[in-house]
Amino acid sequence: MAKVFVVIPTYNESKNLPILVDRIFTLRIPELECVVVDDNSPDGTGDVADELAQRYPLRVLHRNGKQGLGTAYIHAFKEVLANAPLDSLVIQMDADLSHEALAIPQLLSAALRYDVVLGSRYIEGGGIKEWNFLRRLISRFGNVYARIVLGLPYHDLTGGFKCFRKEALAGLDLDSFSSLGYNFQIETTYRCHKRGYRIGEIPIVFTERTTGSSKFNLSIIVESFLRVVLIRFRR
Ligand SMILES: Nc1nc2c(ncn2[C@@H]2O[C@H](COP(=O)(O)OP(=O)(O)O)[C@@H](O)[C@H]2O)c(=O)[nH]1
Ligand SMILES: [Mg+2]
Repeated sequence: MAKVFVVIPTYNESKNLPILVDRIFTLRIPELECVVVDDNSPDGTGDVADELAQRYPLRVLHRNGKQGLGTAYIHAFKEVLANAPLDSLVIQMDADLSHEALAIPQLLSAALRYDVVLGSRYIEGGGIKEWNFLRRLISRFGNVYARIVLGLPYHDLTGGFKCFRKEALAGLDLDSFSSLGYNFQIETTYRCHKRGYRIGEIPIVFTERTTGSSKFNLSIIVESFLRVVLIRFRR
């Protein structure tokens, strides 16, 4: 059995995290460990995570303050890579219950055929619940734009529910990432594609959070569009 790590970045998710962790361990996937990376959330998510670590195979990485989603992933991925067995699988998912724990077994079975599996909202069977027209439009357009600029054949490049074989993750050169925010998702897929890893997509239904608040805003959107071009011309 391959070991499975589920990396969960958190910022003010004290209500959502225990529900998510409970759902994940209810799946009874053998050899699964959660790795929570918390940026000293003012709502005490870090303490909540420490309590969960008493009851479940769960590791908590505490950082001093909010340093952005991309660096949170990099920090956690490095920790996991440092001592994970060669055949490990690393999943990333949001803490806000937007990503369904129930899709984890599907990601894992697709990982038998692929090196990287993307949870995709924009293929048959996938979708989004509770997003207004504008947010849908921005996401749809962002994905088409990134696909064209980067010449990638995948349908969901900005999603944060993915699974990597350890080998694919280890080849990413995590220290050289230019994307610290949302574009991190696009850049990891782009790099894996460039390195020739097999990338597959499985449909997921994304549900907007009901508790806590999203960090999505206009400056993130503008930055994301510009950075896609930087990713393209960097290498
Ligand atoms: N550690 C850490 N987690 C973050 C940060 N920003 C967002 N997150 C987490 O990343 C996930 C996605 O963020 P969210 O605000 O829901 O983005 P959205 O789903 O695109 O609206 C959630 O689990 C957040 O708690 C950050 O700066 N540091
Ligand atoms: Mg969210």
